[in-house]
Amino acid sequence: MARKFFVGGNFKMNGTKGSIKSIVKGLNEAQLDSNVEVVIAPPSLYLQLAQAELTKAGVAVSAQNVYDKPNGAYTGEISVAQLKDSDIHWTILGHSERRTLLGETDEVVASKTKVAIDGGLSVVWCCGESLEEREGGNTIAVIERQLSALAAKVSGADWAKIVIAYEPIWAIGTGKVATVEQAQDVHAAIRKWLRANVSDAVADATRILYGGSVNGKNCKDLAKEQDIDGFLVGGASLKPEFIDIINSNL
Ligand code: G2H
Repeated sequence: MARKFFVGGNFKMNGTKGSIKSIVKGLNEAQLDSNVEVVIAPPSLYLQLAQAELTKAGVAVSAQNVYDKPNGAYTGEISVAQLKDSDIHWTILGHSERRTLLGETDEVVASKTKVAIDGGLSVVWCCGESLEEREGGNTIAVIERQLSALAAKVSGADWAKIVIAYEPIWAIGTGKVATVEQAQDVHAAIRKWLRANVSDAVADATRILYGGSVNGKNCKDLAKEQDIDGFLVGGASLKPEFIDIINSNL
């Protein structure tokens, strides 16, 4: 079965009430490829605003993170139950900015992913290597280590709730996009790993997104690759070119 193209907009810690309303208005009014599933991930403070403003079919709102404990004494965190209560059904997890700046280990990310799925959320699960790891020839080993930690926590039907985002850290917000070949090679390796370690069905069905300086210009060539099933977009998701990225295949 063909994998539905998926485009996520990760606003990171950007935006105001006004700018988020305007991005959502742009999406509501745009002609979007109906074969694409879209999620936008504003900062948690603006999740409900985005949700209230959004009228476009095929577009959903996602959190950028969630905690892996039930409601309780966890200052500053948001629970899966609270996202569900707010009608938010997606979260990004394991973004490299959280792994590197906030110390989230492979195991913490995997635990959050499991708790999110058990609570009914779908997850954009991120992985990726640093420049040092790539230059040391360790790209695939790093991705496989991250995948193994995930596979130790999730199983069976959980995989249907996971979209994988491959984001080489050296390409994030740097303007240095991975070449089409570099991205396709890693995506193919991820699919091969899923085939060998999970199942043919999961390898065939799981969407693998590319993230890292995707823009309105480079998206079309990347989208043509057989193992690139969409994008996780940062900076460009705040701009009108996000529409062009959603429509990469038109
Ligand atoms: C990678 C990406 C979105 P950007 O972090 O997750 O951001 O497109 O700005 O590189």
